[in-house]
Amino acid sequence: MSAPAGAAWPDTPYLSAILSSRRASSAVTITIVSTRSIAVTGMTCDHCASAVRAEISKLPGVTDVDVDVAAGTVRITGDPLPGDAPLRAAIDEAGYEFAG
Ligand SMILES: [Cu+2]
Repeated sequence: MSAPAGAAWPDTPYLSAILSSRRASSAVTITIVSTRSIAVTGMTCDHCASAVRAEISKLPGVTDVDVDVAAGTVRITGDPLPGDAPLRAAIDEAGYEFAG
């Protein structure tokens, strides 16, 4: 639905019924899955990638971890996404360094 900015909706019972039924159903649960990319230094091979992936995967909410060893980046998908502190701890546990 689109209307020019500032235009008033026609005041009809029919439209009011539609609008109020939309409002009534607005309690639908919407899951927002977010992704963030971080830099990790010290990774040189698939072994490193596996170690980092394993540790980050343990964090609450994390659903996917994608490690790019060559680029030194890790893309994390989660709901909610872990913050810097738990990520730093997980990466440190794996033996590498969280670099932002
Ligand atoms: Cu390695």
